[in-house]
Amino acid sequence: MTKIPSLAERSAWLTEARFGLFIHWGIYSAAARHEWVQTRERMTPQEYRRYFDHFEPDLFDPERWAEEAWNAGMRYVVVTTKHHDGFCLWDSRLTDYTAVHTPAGRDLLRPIVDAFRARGFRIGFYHSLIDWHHPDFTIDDHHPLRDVPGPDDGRDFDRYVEYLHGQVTELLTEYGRIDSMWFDFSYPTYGDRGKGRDDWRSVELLALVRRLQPDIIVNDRLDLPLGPGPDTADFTTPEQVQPTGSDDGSAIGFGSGVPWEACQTLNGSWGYDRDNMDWKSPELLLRMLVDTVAGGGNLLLNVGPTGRGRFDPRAREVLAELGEWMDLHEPAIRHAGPADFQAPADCRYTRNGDRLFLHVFAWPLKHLHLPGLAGRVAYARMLHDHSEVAVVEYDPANDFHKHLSGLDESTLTLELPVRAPE
Ligand code: FUL
Repeated sequence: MTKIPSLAERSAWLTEARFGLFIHWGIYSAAARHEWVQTRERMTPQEYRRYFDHFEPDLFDPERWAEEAWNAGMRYVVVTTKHHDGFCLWDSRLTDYTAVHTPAGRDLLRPIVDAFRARGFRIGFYHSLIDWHHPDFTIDDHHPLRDVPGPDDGRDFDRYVEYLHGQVTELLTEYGRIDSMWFDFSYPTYGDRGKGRDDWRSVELLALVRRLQPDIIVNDRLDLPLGPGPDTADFTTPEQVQPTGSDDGSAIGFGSGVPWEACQTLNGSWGYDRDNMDWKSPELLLRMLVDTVAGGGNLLLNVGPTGRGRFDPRAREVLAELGEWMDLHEPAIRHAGPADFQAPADCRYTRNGDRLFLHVFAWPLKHLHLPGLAGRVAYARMLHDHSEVAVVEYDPANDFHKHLSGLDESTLTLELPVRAPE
């Protein structure tokens, strides 16, 4: 039997990297109105086919994607091999519903893997368990054909599961070392029409993945419990929420030693969504990144490239701004994690070895009081320019200190610059 390294060994790269790029790209990018467009608009296969016939990514340049993501400070990528619509970005031998048969005319996954790997990224594969194209996939309450009258029989879910396992085998044998497997998502009995359907044979699927790629980590959307064992998922994936939940930025809901990765959109849609104006600001995204790392997690930030194969200029702008911040603040993120101190309101701590980083979301007027840090700080400085920050120890003889409520011997006070750095 293949020896599987421990979870700590397999996930070390993930927790060190802290920040990754999610890519949702498929024929829905040509529709340009959310990756669920087929089911939201209840399209028949014939109607949805037009995006397959017109998927022509003439500006596809994965080296540029990798460069933009690297400059933003991201160090791993998770790319959609197949989303719920069933369209395959790679040259699968098990279906013709692949990029090769669109005007793109080739396997589009391989150049992405090659470009990102060459840049130094770790590689993750998103793979949907759901498949609205496959003739054996159950018509459940999510399915685009849910309102079309007609019997469901003749659909053989076991045959679909064979196909699923076969495709996963292709992906994990033909693209070299894959670091992360991101399944999405198990709902064995979703809605009335899905009832009674067999499952994905998750335990077997997980064993297959581990046999093909013993170093891989697998997310928790296979309907298996989280844990450090061979039959359990390796990391959890809160979606479009910050699971930290408390003022001190400590994670709630996950046991210690459970790696977690919060995935976030730039604008609420994963696939390219042309008319969506609901873009998150770089400031908000940075807060999410800091909040995540302070809580011991990772941020997987999504870009949905256009049908031409380009990052939207609005996405590029955000990535560039994040990159500028990361250039100056990388030590507070990469290889960093939670600290054991309670941060003041509107602040977060991250810690990297014996260095403690204080992230200030709301800039105070000069003084910031840090409980529990008296006598523990040898030197303090701003990270962006290494300018010194004066550290004032609590002094019971000092009238000013005495009269400030909430301060005691354990408090250490910082004298911050009057203005937050630009
Ligand atoms: C969800 C999917 O349904 C979304 O389309 C997206 O891929 C997200 C990351 O996971 O469950």
